Amino acid sequence: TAISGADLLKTAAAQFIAKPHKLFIGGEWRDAVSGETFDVEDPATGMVIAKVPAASVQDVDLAVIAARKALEGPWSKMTGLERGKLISRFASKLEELADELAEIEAIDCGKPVAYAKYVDVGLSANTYHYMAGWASKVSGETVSVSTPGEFHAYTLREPVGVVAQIVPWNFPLVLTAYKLAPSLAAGCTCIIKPAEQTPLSTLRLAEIIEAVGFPPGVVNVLTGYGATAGAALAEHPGVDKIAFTGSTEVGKMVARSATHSLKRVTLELGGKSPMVVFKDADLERAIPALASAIFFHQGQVCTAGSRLIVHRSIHDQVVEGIAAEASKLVIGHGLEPGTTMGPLISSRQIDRVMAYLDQGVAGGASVVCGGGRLGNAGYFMEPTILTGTKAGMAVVDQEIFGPVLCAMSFDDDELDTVAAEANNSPFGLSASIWTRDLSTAHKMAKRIKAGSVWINMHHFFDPALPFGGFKQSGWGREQGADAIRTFTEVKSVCAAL
Ligand code: TXE
Repeated sequence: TAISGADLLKTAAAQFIAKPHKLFIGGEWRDAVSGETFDVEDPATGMVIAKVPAASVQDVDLAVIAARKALEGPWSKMTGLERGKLISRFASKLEELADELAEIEAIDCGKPVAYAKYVDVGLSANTYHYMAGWASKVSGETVSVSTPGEFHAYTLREPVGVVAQIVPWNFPLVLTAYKLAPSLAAGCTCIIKPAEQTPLSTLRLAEIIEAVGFPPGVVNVLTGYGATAGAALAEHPGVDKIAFTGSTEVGKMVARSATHSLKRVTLELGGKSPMVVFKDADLERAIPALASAIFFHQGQVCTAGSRLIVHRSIHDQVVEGIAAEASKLVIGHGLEPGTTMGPLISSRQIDRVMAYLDQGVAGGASVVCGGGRLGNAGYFMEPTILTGTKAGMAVVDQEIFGPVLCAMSFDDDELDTVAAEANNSPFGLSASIWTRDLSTAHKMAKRIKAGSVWINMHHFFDPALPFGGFKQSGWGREQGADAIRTFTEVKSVCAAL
Protein backbone atom coordinates (compact mmCIF):
# COMPACT_ATOMS: atom_id res chain seq x y z
CA THR A 1 0.00 0.00 0.00
CA ALA A 2 1.16 3.50 -0.80
CA ILE A 3 2.38 5.64 2.08
CA SER A 4 1.01 9.14 2.24
CA GLY A 5 3.99 11.49 2.03
CA ALA A 6 2.16 14.11 4.09
CA ASP A 7 2.25 11.78 7.13
CA LEU A 8 6.03 11.94 7.05
CA LEU A 9 6.23 15.71 7.51
CA LYS A 10 7.68 16.71 10.88
CA THR A 11 7.71 20.52 10.73
CA ALA A 12 5.24 23.35 10.12
CA ALA A 13 5.44 22.30 6.46
CA ALA A 14 2.41 20.10 7.15
CA GLN A 15 0.22 23.08 8.13
CA PHE A 16 1.56 25.18 5.30
CA ILE A 17 0.83 22.57 2.64
CA ALA A 18 -2.66 21.88 4.00
CA LYS A 19 -3.82 25.50 4.04
CA PRO A 20 -5.69 27.18 1.15
CA HIS A 21 -3.20 28.66 -1.33
CA LYS A 22 -3.52 31.97 -3.13
CA LEU A 23 -1.66 34.13 -5.61
CA PHE A 24 0.53 36.88 -4.10
CA ILE A 25 -0.05 40.12 -6.01
CA GLY A 26 0.76 43.63 -4.78
CA GLY A 27 1.18 42.37 -1.22
CA GLU A 28 -2.27 40.73 -1.22
CA TRP A 29 -3.29 37.08 -1.24
CA ARG A 30 -5.97 36.43 -3.83
CA ASP A 31 -7.61 33.71 -5.87
CA ALA A 32 -7.12 33.62 -9.61
CA VAL A 33 -9.58 35.94 -11.38
CA SER A 34 -11.04 32.88 -13.12
CA GLY A 35 -11.35 31.06 -9.79
CA GLU A 36 -9.53 28.09 -11.33
CA THR A 37 -7.11 25.88 -9.42
CA PHE A 38 -4.95 22.87 -10.16
CA ASP A 39 -3.65 19.92 -8.14
CA VAL A 40 -0.16 19.52 -6.78
CA GLU A 41 1.15 15.95 -6.44
CA ASP A 42 3.70 14.23 -4.27
CA PRO A 43 5.69 12.47 -7.02
CA ALA A 44 6.74 9.72 -4.60
CA THR A 45 3.13 8.61 -4.11
CA GLY A 46 1.21 10.18 -6.98
CA MET A 47 -1.21 11.56 -4.36
CA VAL A 48 -2.61 15.09 -4.48
CA ILE A 49 -1.22 17.14 -1.58
CA ALA A 50 -2.51 20.64 -2.38
CA LYS A 51 -4.50 22.82 -4.75
CA VAL A 52 -3.17 26.14 -5.98
CA PRO A 53 -4.67 28.90 -8.11
CA ALA A 54 -4.23 28.71 -11.88
CA ALA A 55 -3.26 32.23 -12.90
CA SER A 56 -4.14 33.40 -16.37
CA VAL A 57 -3.75 36.52 -18.44
CA GLN A 58 -5.92 38.72 -16.14
CA ASP A 59 -3.82 37.80 -13.10
CA VAL A 60 -0.66 38.53 -15.09
CA ASP A 61 -2.08 41.99 -15.88
CA LEU A 62 -2.72 42.66 -12.19
CA ALA A 63 0.75 41.47 -11.21
CA VAL A 64 2.40 43.66 -13.85
CA ILE A 65 0.47 46.71 -12.59
CA ALA A 66 1.49 45.93 -8.99
CA ALA A 67 5.13 45.38 -9.91
CA ARG A 68 5.25 48.62 -11.95
CA LYS A 69 3.70 50.59 -9.09
CA ALA A 70 6.28 49.23 -6.63
CA LEU A 71 9.09 49.90 -9.11
CA GLU A 72 8.14 53.53 -9.47
CA GLY A 73 7.11 53.92 -5.84
CA PRO A 74 8.68 52.82 -2.57
CA TRP A 75 11.27 50.45 -4.03
CA SER A 76 12.92 53.18 -6.11
CA LYS A 77 13.22 55.41 -3.04
CA MET A 78 15.21 52.86 -1.07
CA THR A 79 18.99 52.99 -1.10
CA GLY A 80 21.03 50.02 -2.25
CA LEU A 81 22.16 49.52 1.31
CA GLU A 82 18.56 49.35 2.52
CA ARG A 83 17.68 46.85 -0.21
CA GLY A 84 20.73 44.81 0.76
CA LYS A 85 19.66 44.73 4.42
CA LEU A 86 16.21 43.44 3.45
CA ILE A 87 17.70 40.76 1.19
CA SER A 88 20.05 39.69 4.01
CA ARG A 89 17.19 39.50 6.45
CA PHE A 90 15.29 37.34 3.98
CA ALA A 91 18.36 35.07 3.54
CA SER A 92 18.71 34.64 7.31
CA LYS A 93 15.02 33.80 7.59
CA LEU A 94 15.46 31.04 4.99
CA GLU A 95 18.28 29.61 7.11
CA GLU A 96 16.07 29.77 10.21
CA LEU A 97 13.27 27.95 8.36
CA ALA A 98 15.60 25.52 6.59
CA ASP A 99 13.97 22.35 7.96
CA GLU A 100 10.49 23.43 6.97
CA LEU A 101 11.53 24.63 3.51
CA ALA A 102 13.50 21.43 2.94
CA GLU A 103 10.44 19.33 3.77
CA ILE A 104 8.26 21.33 1.39
CA GLU A 105 10.84 20.92 -1.38
CA ALA A 106 11.30 17.21 -0.59
CA ILE A 107 7.61 16.33 -0.84
CA ASP A 108 6.87 18.61 -3.80
CA CYS A 109 9.91 17.74 -5.95
CA GLY A 110 10.76 14.22 -4.76
CA LYS A 111 14.10 15.02 -3.12
CA PRO A 112 15.80 13.42 -0.12
CA VAL A 113 15.12 15.96 2.63
CA ALA A 114 18.76 16.14 3.77
CA TYR A 115 19.86 17.09 0.24
CA ALA A 116 17.03 19.62 0.01
CA LYS A 117 18.23 21.27 3.19
CA TYR A 118 21.87 21.39 2.22
CA VAL A 119 21.64 22.00 -1.53
CA ASP A 120 18.30 23.68 -2.19
CA VAL A 121 17.88 25.78 0.92
CA GLY A 122 21.62 26.20 1.53
CA LEU A 123 22.55 27.40 -1.95
CA SER A 124 19.45 29.62 -2.11
CA ALA A 125 20.22 31.32 1.19
CA ASN A 126 23.85 31.80 0.17
CA THR A 127 22.75 33.33 -3.12
CA TYR A 128 20.59 35.91 -1.33
CA HIS A 129 23.40 36.66 1.14
CA TYR A 130 25.88 37.11 -1.70
CA MET A 131 23.58 39.30 -3.80
CA ALA A 132 22.65 41.39 -0.72
CA GLY A 133 26.25 42.60 -0.81
CA TRP A 134 25.92 43.67 -4.43
CA ALA A 135 22.86 45.83 -3.73
CA SER A 136 25.04 48.63 -2.37
CA LYS A 137 27.63 48.25 -5.11
CA VAL A 138 25.56 48.68 -8.27
CA SER A 139 27.23 51.73 -9.76
CA GLY A 140 28.42 53.23 -13.02
CA GLU A 141 31.78 54.74 -13.82
CA THR A 142 33.28 57.97 -15.04
CA VAL A 143 34.42 57.80 -18.65
CA SER A 144 37.10 59.82 -20.45
CA VAL A 145 35.69 61.23 -23.70
CA SER A 146 36.93 63.52 -26.42
CA THR A 147 38.87 66.62 -25.34
CA PRO A 148 39.80 66.30 -21.65
CA GLY A 149 38.28 69.04 -19.52
CA GLU A 150 35.59 69.89 -22.10
CA PHE A 151 33.14 67.14 -21.16
CA HIS A 152 32.11 65.27 -18.05
CA ALA A 153 30.86 61.79 -18.91
CA TYR A 154 29.71 59.00 -16.66
CA THR A 155 27.48 55.92 -16.74
CA LEU A 156 24.57 55.03 -14.48
CA ARG A 157 23.39 51.49 -13.90
CA GLU A 158 19.63 51.46 -13.42
CA PRO A 159 17.27 48.57 -12.69
CA VAL A 160 15.98 46.99 -15.89
CA GLY A 161 12.44 47.26 -14.47
CA VAL A 162 9.71 44.66 -14.05
CA VAL A 163 11.20 41.19 -14.33
CA ALA A 164 9.21 38.01 -15.00
CA GLN A 165 10.91 34.89 -13.69
CA ILE A 166 9.83 31.52 -15.05
CA VAL A 167 11.20 28.65 -13.03
CA PRO A 168 11.21 24.86 -13.66
CA TRP A 169 10.41 22.03 -11.27
CA ASN A 170 13.81 20.47 -10.64
CA PHE A 171 15.26 23.14 -8.27
CA PRO A 172 12.44 25.58 -7.49
CA LEU A 173 14.12 27.39 -4.58
CA VAL A 174 17.58 27.55 -6.15
CA LEU A 175 16.51 28.61 -9.63
CA THR A 176 14.22 31.25 -8.12
CA ALA A 177 17.13 32.53 -6.01
CA TYR A 178 19.31 32.78 -9.14
CA LYS A 179 16.78 35.25 -10.57
CA LEU A 180 15.16 36.90 -7.57
CA ALA A 181 18.33 37.69 -5.59
CA PRO A 182 20.12 39.72 -8.31
CA SER A 183 16.83 41.33 -9.43
CA LEU A 184 16.22 42.65 -5.93
CA ALA A 185 19.85 43.69 -5.53
CA ALA A 186 19.63 45.63 -8.81
CA GLY A 187 16.39 47.34 -7.72
CA CYS A 188 13.98 45.53 -10.05
CA THR A 189 10.51 44.30 -9.12
CA CYS A 190 9.56 40.71 -9.83
CA ILE A 191 6.80 38.35 -10.88
CA ILE A 192 7.74 34.74 -10.22
CA LYS A 193 5.95 31.88 -11.96
CA PRO A 194 7.02 28.57 -10.46
CA ALA A 195 6.51 25.37 -12.45
CA GLU A 196 3.02 23.91 -12.24
CA GLN A 197 4.49 20.68 -10.78
CA THR A 198 6.26 22.44 -7.87
CA PRO A 199 4.65 25.71 -6.74
CA LEU A 200 4.70 25.17 -2.96
CA SER A 201 8.12 26.41 -1.84
CA THR A 202 7.67 29.60 -3.90
CA LEU A 203 4.37 30.32 -2.15
CA ARG A 204 6.14 29.85 1.19
CA LEU A 205 8.88 32.25 -0.03
CA ALA A 206 6.18 34.84 -0.71
CA GLU A 207 5.02 34.58 2.92
CA ILE A 208 8.58 35.15 4.08
CA ILE A 209 8.97 38.10 1.67
CA GLU A 210 5.87 39.63 3.26
CA ALA A 211 7.05 38.89 6.81
CA VAL A 212 10.50 40.47 6.40
CA GLY A 213 8.92 43.67 5.08
CA PHE A 214 9.55 44.05 1.35
CA PRO A 215 7.18 46.77 0.06
CA PRO A 216 4.00 45.37 -1.56
CA GLY A 217 4.40 44.57 -5.25
CA VAL A 218 8.19 44.18 -5.18
CA VAL A 219 7.75 40.40 -5.35
CA ASN A 220 4.62 38.80 -6.81
CA VAL A 221 3.98 35.08 -7.18
CA LEU A 222 1.69 33.60 -9.81
CA THR A 223 1.12 29.87 -9.74
CA GLY A 224 -0.08 28.63 -13.08
CA TYR A 225 0.56 26.68 -16.23
CA GLY A 226 3.29 27.52 -18.70
CA ALA A 227 1.04 27.77 -21.73
CA THR A 228 -1.24 30.30 -19.99
CA ALA A 229 0.48 32.24 -17.18
CA GLY A 230 4.01 31.67 -18.53
CA ALA A 231 3.14 32.61 -22.10
CA ALA A 232 1.21 35.70 -20.91
CA LEU A 233 4.29 36.91 -19.01
CA ALA A 234 6.53 36.35 -22.03
CA GLU A 235 4.08 38.31 -24.23
CA HIS A 236 3.25 41.14 -21.82
CA PRO A 237 4.52 44.55 -23.01
CA GLY A 238 4.67 45.75 -19.38
CA VAL A 239 7.36 43.19 -18.54
CA ASP A 240 10.85 44.60 -19.19
CA LYS A 241 12.86 41.44 -18.80
CA ILE A 242 12.23 37.74 -18.72
CA ALA A 243 14.55 35.37 -16.88
CA PHE A 244 13.72 31.79 -17.86
CA THR A 245 15.01 28.37 -16.87
CA GLY A 246 13.51 25.35 -18.58
CA SER A 247 13.53 23.35 -21.77
CA THR A 248 15.35 24.59 -24.87
CA GLU A 249 12.12 24.28 -26.83
CA VAL A 250 10.11 26.54 -24.51
CA GLY A 251 13.11 28.86 -24.09
CA LYS A 252 13.07 29.52 -27.83
CA MET A 253 9.31 30.25 -27.69
CA VAL A 254 9.82 32.65 -24.79
CA ALA A 255 12.60 34.43 -26.70
CA ARG A 256 10.36 34.76 -29.76
CA SER A 257 7.49 36.21 -27.68
CA ALA A 258 9.89 38.58 -25.97
CA THR A 259 10.88 40.14 -29.29
CA HIS A 260 7.40 41.71 -29.66
CA SER A 261 8.31 44.32 -27.09
CA LEU A 262 12.08 43.69 -27.25
CA LYS A 263 12.25 42.52 -23.64
CA ARG A 264 15.63 41.68 -22.25
CA VAL A 265 15.95 37.90 -22.04
CA THR A 266 18.20 35.50 -20.17
CA LEU A 267 17.73 31.79 -20.75
CA GLU A 268 19.16 28.82 -18.88
CA LEU A 269 18.19 25.78 -20.89
CA GLY A 270 18.97 22.13 -21.34
CA GLY A 271 22.30 20.34 -21.29
CA LYS A 272 24.00 17.09 -22.18
CA SER A 273 27.14 17.50 -20.19
CA PRO A 274 30.19 15.37 -20.96
CA MET A 275 32.43 13.87 -18.28
CA VAL A 276 35.80 13.25 -19.91
CA VAL A 277 37.89 10.69 -18.04
CA PHE A 278 41.55 10.32 -19.06
CA LYS A 279 43.47 7.14 -18.32
CA ASP A 280 45.56 8.80 -15.61
CA ALA A 281 42.48 9.91 -13.61
CA ASP A 282 42.30 9.13 -9.90
CA LEU A 283 39.50 6.59 -10.25
CA GLU A 284 38.97 6.09 -6.55
CA ARG A 285 38.02 9.73 -6.32
CA ALA A 286 36.35 9.95 -9.72
CA ILE A 287 33.94 6.99 -9.69
CA PRO A 288 31.66 8.04 -6.79
CA ALA A 289 31.63 11.59 -8.14
CA LEU A 290 30.77 10.44 -11.67
CA ALA A 291 27.90 8.37 -10.29
CA SER A 292 26.60 11.30 -8.29
CA ALA A 293 26.97 13.59 -11.34
CA ILE A 294 24.38 11.57 -13.25
CA PHE A 295 22.19 10.12 -10.49
CA PHE A 296 21.88 13.18 -8.20
CA HIS A 297 18.21 14.24 -8.20
CA GLN A 298 17.49 11.32 -10.54
CA GLY A 299 19.41 13.01 -13.35
CA GLN A 300 16.85 15.83 -13.47
CA VAL A 301 19.60 18.41 -13.38
CA CYS A 302 20.45 20.65 -16.32
CA THR A 303 24.15 20.03 -15.66
CA ALA A 304 23.80 16.25 -15.11
CA GLY A 305 26.88 14.39 -16.32
CA SER A 306 24.92 12.40 -18.88
CA ARG A 307 27.67 11.58 -21.42
CA LEU A 308 30.61 9.60 -20.04
CA ILE A 309 33.56 9.81 -22.42
CA VAL A 310 36.25 7.58 -20.99
CA HIS A 311 39.57 6.23 -22.25
CA ARG A 312 39.03 2.73 -23.64
CA SER A 313 41.68 1.19 -21.38
CA ILE A 314 39.64 2.03 -18.25
CA HIS A 315 36.12 2.02 -19.76
CA ASP A 316 34.96 -1.25 -18.19
CA GLN A 317 36.46 -0.45 -14.80
CA VAL A 318 34.78 2.97 -14.69
CA VAL A 319 31.41 1.67 -15.91
CA GLU A 320 31.44 -1.21 -13.41
CA GLY A 321 32.47 1.23 -10.66
CA ILE A 322 29.57 3.56 -11.43
CA ALA A 323 27.16 0.60 -11.57
CA ALA A 324 28.41 -0.49 -8.13
CA GLU A 325 27.76 3.03 -6.81
CA ALA A 326 24.27 2.95 -8.35
CA SER A 327 23.48 -0.28 -6.52
CA LYS A 328 24.19 1.48 -3.21
CA LEU A 329 21.51 4.14 -3.79
CA VAL A 330 18.57 3.91 -1.41
CA ILE A 331 15.49 4.65 -3.50
CA GLY A 332 12.39 5.85 -1.69
CA HIS A 333 10.31 8.73 -0.44
CA GLY A 334 12.47 11.77 0.14
CA LEU A 335 11.02 12.17 3.62
CA GLU A 336 11.96 8.61 4.68
CA PRO A 337 15.22 8.64 6.63
CA GLY A 338 18.12 7.18 4.66
CA THR A 339 16.69 7.79 1.18
CA THR A 340 19.37 8.91 -1.28
CA MET A 341 17.32 8.82 -4.49
CA GLY A 342 13.71 9.92 -4.98
CA PRO A 343 11.19 9.62 -7.81
CA LEU A 344 11.05 11.46 -11.12
CA ILE A 345 8.79 14.48 -11.10
CA SER A 346 5.75 13.17 -12.97
CA SER A 347 4.19 10.41 -14.92
CA ARG A 348 4.89 12.41 -18.09
CA GLN A 349 8.59 12.71 -17.21
CA ILE A 350 9.07 8.99 -16.45
CA ASP A 351 7.30 8.15 -19.73
CA ARG A 352 9.67 10.49 -21.59
CA VAL A 353 12.73 8.95 -19.97
CA MET A 354 11.54 5.38 -20.62
CA ALA A 355 10.83 6.26 -24.25
CA TYR A 356 14.42 7.49 -24.68
CA LEU A 357 15.71 4.31 -23.06
CA ASP A 358 13.66 2.09 -25.35
CA GLN A 359 14.88 4.07 -28.34
CA GLY A 360 18.49 3.65 -27.21
CA VAL A 361 18.14 -0.09 -26.77
CA ALA A 362 16.39 -0.40 -30.13
CA GLY A 363 19.32 1.51 -31.64
CA GLY A 364 21.86 -0.99 -30.30
CA ALA A 365 22.75 0.27 -26.81
CA SER A 366 23.24 -2.28 -24.00
CA VAL A 367 21.80 -1.84 -20.51
CA VAL A 368 24.57 -2.43 -17.94
CA CYS A 369 22.34 -1.77 -14.94
CA GLY A 370 18.83 -0.55 -14.24
CA GLY A 371 16.50 0.17 -17.12
CA GLY A 372 13.16 -0.27 -15.39
CA ARG A 373 10.47 1.44 -13.37
CA LEU A 374 10.14 0.63 -9.68
CA GLY A 375 7.06 0.05 -7.52
CA ASN A 376 3.39 0.74 -8.20
CA ALA A 377 3.05 4.15 -6.63
CA GLY A 378 4.93 7.28 -7.60
CA TYR A 379 7.39 7.71 -10.45
CA PHE A 380 10.43 5.73 -9.38
CA MET A 381 13.01 4.47 -11.79
CA GLU A 382 16.24 2.50 -11.49
CA PRO A 383 19.55 4.24 -12.04
CA THR A 384 20.58 3.14 -15.51
CA ILE A 385 23.80 2.90 -17.52
CA LEU A 386 23.88 2.36 -21.27
CA THR A 387 27.00 1.30 -23.16
CA GLY A 388 27.52 1.01 -26.89
CA THR A 389 26.07 4.49 -27.39
CA LYS A 390 27.38 7.02 -29.87
CA ALA A 391 26.67 10.50 -31.20
CA GLY A 392 23.73 10.42 -33.59
CA MET A 393 21.59 8.34 -31.21
CA ALA A 394 18.76 10.31 -29.53
CA VAL A 395 19.90 9.09 -26.08
CA VAL A 396 23.27 10.74 -26.68
CA ASP A 397 22.21 13.88 -28.55
CA GLN A 398 19.11 14.90 -26.61
CA GLU A 399 18.57 15.79 -22.98
CA ILE A 400 16.93 12.79 -21.26
CA PHE A 401 16.57 14.45 -17.84
CA GLY A 402 16.45 11.17 -15.98
CA PRO A 403 18.90 8.77 -14.27
CA VAL A 404 20.40 7.48 -17.52
CA LEU A 405 24.12 7.56 -18.26
CA CYS A 406 25.41 7.04 -21.81
CA ALA A 407 28.93 5.63 -21.74
CA MET A 408 31.31 6.03 -24.69
CA SER A 409 35.05 5.51 -25.05
CA PHE A 410 37.99 7.09 -26.86
CA ASP A 411 41.33 5.63 -27.99
CA ASP A 412 43.29 8.61 -29.17
CA ASP A 413 44.64 10.86 -26.40
CA GLU A 414 45.05 13.79 -28.78
CA LEU A 415 43.25 16.62 -26.98
CA ASP A 416 41.59 18.21 -30.01
CA THR A 417 40.04 14.85 -30.90
CA VAL A 418 38.78 14.23 -27.36
CA ALA A 419 37.45 17.79 -27.12
CA ALA A 420 35.66 17.42 -30.46
CA GLU A 421 33.84 14.37 -29.08
CA ALA A 422 32.95 16.23 -25.87
CA ASN A 423 31.74 19.23 -27.90
CA ASN A 424 29.71 17.09 -30.28
CA SER A 425 26.39 18.34 -28.90
CA PRO A 426 23.95 21.17 -29.57
CA PHE A 427 24.25 21.99 -25.84
CA GLY A 428 27.11 23.62 -23.95
CA LEU A 429 26.10 24.03 -20.33
CA SER A 430 28.81 22.23 -18.38
CA ALA A 431 31.53 19.57 -18.56
CA SER A 432 33.93 17.83 -16.25
CA ILE A 433 37.48 16.69 -16.91
CA TRP A 434 39.13 13.94 -14.93
CA THR A 435 42.93 13.67 -15.02
CA ARG A 436 45.96 13.94 -12.75
CA ASP A 437 47.79 15.97 -15.41
CA LEU A 438 47.37 19.71 -14.76
CA SER A 439 48.36 20.62 -18.27
CA THR A 440 45.80 18.24 -19.82
CA ALA A 441 43.13 19.59 -17.46
CA HIS A 442 43.62 23.25 -18.34
CA LYS A 443 44.19 22.62 -22.06
CA MET A 444 40.91 20.70 -22.15
CA ALA A 445 39.12 23.41 -20.14
CA LYS A 446 40.09 25.87 -22.87
CA ARG A 447 38.87 23.55 -25.63
CA ILE A 448 35.49 22.68 -24.09
CA LYS A 449 32.56 24.76 -25.32
CA ALA A 450 30.53 25.05 -22.13
CA GLY A 451 29.61 27.69 -19.57
CA SER A 452 30.99 25.72 -16.60
CA VAL A 453 33.99 23.40 -16.71
CA TRP A 454 34.86 21.39 -13.62
CA ILE A 455 38.21 19.70 -13.08
CA ASN A 456 38.22 16.52 -10.99
CA MET A 457 34.72 17.25 -9.77
CA HIS A 458 31.24 17.71 -11.20
CA HIS A 459 28.38 19.92 -9.95
CA PHE A 460 30.03 22.76 -8.12
CA PHE A 461 27.91 25.87 -7.66
CA ASP A 462 28.77 29.08 -5.88
CA PRO A 463 26.89 32.39 -5.95
CA ALA A 464 30.11 34.15 -7.03
CA LEU A 465 30.62 31.93 -10.11
CA PRO A 466 28.76 32.91 -13.30
CA PHE A 467 26.48 30.13 -14.51
CA GLY A 468 24.93 29.65 -17.94
CA GLY A 469 25.32 28.03 -21.29
CA PHE A 470 27.11 28.16 -24.61
CA LYS A 471 25.22 27.18 -27.78
CA GLN A 472 21.62 25.99 -27.27
CA SER A 473 22.03 25.87 -23.49
CA GLY A 474 21.07 29.50 -23.22
CA TRP A 475 21.66 33.22 -23.26
CA GLY A 476 23.49 35.19 -20.60
CA ARG A 477 24.76 34.23 -17.18
CA GLU A 478 23.19 33.99 -13.77
CA GLN A 479 25.13 34.39 -10.48
CA GLY A 480 28.28 36.45 -9.88
CA ALA A 481 28.74 40.03 -11.01
CA ASP A 482 27.38 39.05 -14.44
CA ALA A 483 23.93 38.58 -12.94
CA ILE A 484 23.83 42.16 -11.72
CA ARG A 485 24.72 43.34 -15.22
CA THR A 486 21.82 41.42 -16.77
CA PHE A 487 19.28 43.03 -14.42
CA THR A 488 20.46 46.60 -15.10
CA GLU A 489 20.44 49.03 -18.02
CA VAL A 490 23.45 51.25 -18.62
CA LYS A 491 22.81 54.93 -19.21
CA SER A 492 25.58 57.19 -20.54
CA VAL A 493 25.39 60.77 -19.31
CA CYS A 494 27.58 63.45 -20.84
CA ALA A 495 27.74 67.14 -19.99
CA ALA A 496 29.44 69.88 -22.04
CA LEU A 497 31.51 71.93 -19.59
O1 TXE B 1 9.88 22.04 -19.22
P1 TXE B 1 9.24 23.44 -19.59
P2 TXE B 1 9.11 20.65 -18.91
C1 TXE B 1 14.03 20.10 -19.87
C2 TXE B 1 14.23 18.63 -19.60
C3 TXE B 1 12.83 18.13 -19.45
C4 TXE B 1 12.11 18.96 -20.48
C5 TXE B 1 10.63 19.10 -20.32
O2 TXE B 1 14.84 18.04 -20.72
O3 TXE B 1 12.72 16.76 -19.73
O4 TXE B 1 12.71 20.23 -20.37
O5 TXE B 1 10.32 19.62 -19.05
C6 TXE B 1 7.09 27.10 -18.16
N1 TXE B 1 5.63 30.07 -22.09
N2 TXE B 1 14.16 20.92 -18.68
O6 TXE B 1 8.12 20.35 -19.94
O7 TXE B 1 7.92 23.22 -20.21
C7 TXE B 1 6.63 25.98 -17.25
O8 TXE B 1 5.37 26.27 -16.69
C8 TXE B 1 6.22 30.41 -20.95
C9 TXE B 1 15.48 21.43 -18.39
O9 TXE B 1 8.62 20.69 -17.53
O10 TXE B 1 10.28 24.20 -20.33
C10 TXE B 1 7.76 25.95 -16.24
O11 TXE B 1 7.55 26.98 -15.28
N3 TXE B 1 6.56 29.52 -20.00
C11 TXE B 1 15.44 22.51 -17.38
C12 TXE B 1 8.99 26.25 -17.08
O12 TXE B 1 8.49 26.89 -18.26
C13 TXE B 1 6.28 28.22 -20.23
C14 TXE B 1 14.50 22.31 -16.25
C15 TXE B 1 9.79 25.02 -17.51
O13 TXE B 1 8.96 24.10 -18.16
C16 TXE B 1 5.67 27.79 -21.42
C17 TXE B 1 13.22 21.79 -16.68
C18 TXE B 1 5.33 28.78 -22.38
N4 TXE B 1 4.75 28.48 -23.54
C19 TXE B 1 13.10 21.09 -17.85
N5 TXE B 1 5.54 26.46 -21.39
C20 TXE B 1 16.76 23.03 -16.91
N6 TXE B 1 17.41 23.87 -17.70
O14 TXE B 1 17.19 22.77 -15.79
C21 TXE B 1 6.05 26.04 -20.21
N7 TXE B 1 6.49 27.10 -19.49
